Amino acid sequence: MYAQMVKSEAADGEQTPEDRAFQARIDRGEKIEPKDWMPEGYRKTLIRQIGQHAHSEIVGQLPEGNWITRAPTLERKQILLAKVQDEAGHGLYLYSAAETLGVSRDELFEKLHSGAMKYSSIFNYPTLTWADMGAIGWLVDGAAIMNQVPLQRTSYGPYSRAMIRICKEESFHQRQGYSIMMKMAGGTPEQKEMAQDALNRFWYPSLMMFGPSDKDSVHSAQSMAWKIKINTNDELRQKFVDETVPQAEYLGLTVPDPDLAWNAGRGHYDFTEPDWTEFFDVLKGNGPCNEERLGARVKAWEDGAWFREGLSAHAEKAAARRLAAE
Ligand code: BYC
Repeated sequence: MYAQMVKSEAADGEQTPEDRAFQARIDRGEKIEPKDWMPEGYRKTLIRQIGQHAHSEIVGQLPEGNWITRAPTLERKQILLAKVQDEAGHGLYLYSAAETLGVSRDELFEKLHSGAMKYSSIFNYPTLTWADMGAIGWLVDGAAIMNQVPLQRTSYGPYSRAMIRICKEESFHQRQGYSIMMKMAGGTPEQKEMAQDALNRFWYPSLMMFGPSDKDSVHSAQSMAWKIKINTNDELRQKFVDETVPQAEYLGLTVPDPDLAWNAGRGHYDFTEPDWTEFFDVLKGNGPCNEERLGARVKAWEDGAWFREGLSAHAEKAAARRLAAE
C-alpha cells in the first residue's frame, strides 16, 4: 500500500518547485509554522489528524466522567476529576493548534456532530466497573503516550508544542491508572477478578487505538514523508505490547491472548491481531456506545447555545460601544 501510494503520487507528476522546497525543509528537520507556505494536502491532513485528536480528548472525558460520582474514596475522586479536566485542556490546546491552519472551532464541532470527522474508536466501549478506570489509565493513556511521544517531533510546530505539554500530563494519567490496577489486583479475589475483567475487555480495543494494520493504513505513507506521523501503526502497536505485557505480569493478570509469546529471534512478543472487522464496524458508528457518546456531545453543544449566543451579543454590544466612543 505504501509503495503503491508513493508511486501513484509521484506518477501524478504534480510536484511543483514549492512542493520540493517544502519537502526539503521537512527532510532537514525544520518545523513548519502557521504562516509558512504548505501544500494543501499537508494542511488538510493536519486538520484531520489534529481535529480528530482534539475530538478524542473531549469525547474521551465521557467514559471517565461517568465514574467521578462513584469513585471509591475522596482521594480517587480528586485524582479522577483532575484527570478528566486535563483531557478538556488537551482538547483545547489541540483545537487551538488546528485553528492555526485556518479552520474554525465551530467547523470542527460541526464535523464531529455530523459524523464527518472521527474520534478514537476506544471511546465507543462502555465503562462497567471501577476497575475500568484503572484499565483506561493504564492501557488507553498508555497507548496514547506511545503514540504521542513521537508526535512531539512532528513537523508542524503548534502540534509538536501541544504534544510536549500533553505528554507530561498523560504520563501522570497512565500512572494513576496503573495505581488503581495495583490496588485492585492486590485486593480481594473479587477485586482481582474485576481487574482481570477490565483487562480482558480493554486489551483489544487498546490495540486498535494505533489504527489499522500497516497494509490497510491509507494515510501513513504520505503522513510519514511529511513527518506528520513518525512511526507506522504496527510499529507503535508492537512497542505497546512489548512494554505492557511485563506490566500485566507484575500485576499477576493475564493478557487475554492465548497465542501471546515472547519471540527471542525477533526480540518482540508475538500476539494476536485485533478483530479488524470489529474495528471498522466501530468506525462506521456501530460500536456499543457510538450513539450515546455522540448524542452526549450534540446535547452539550445544543444546551450551550444560549451561552455562546450571549457571549457573541455581549461582544457585539461592546464593539458598538467602542465605535460610538471613537
Ligand atoms: N479510531 O490511514 P490511517 C486519548 C481512521 S485520545 C478512529 O492509519 P492515520 C485519551 C483514520 O482516521 C487519543 N479512527 O490513519 C483521551 C482514517 O480515517 P479517515 C487519540 C481511526 O491518521 C481522553 C482511517 O482510520 N490520539 O488518548 O494515518 C482520555 C485509516 O487509518 C483510528 C490521536 O488521535 C482509531 N483508533 O493514523 C484518555 C493521535 N485509527 O480520517 C485518553 C493522533 C485510524 O481517513 N492521531 N482511524 O476518515 C494519529 O496518530 C493517527 O491519526 C492514527 C491513525 C494513528 C490514530
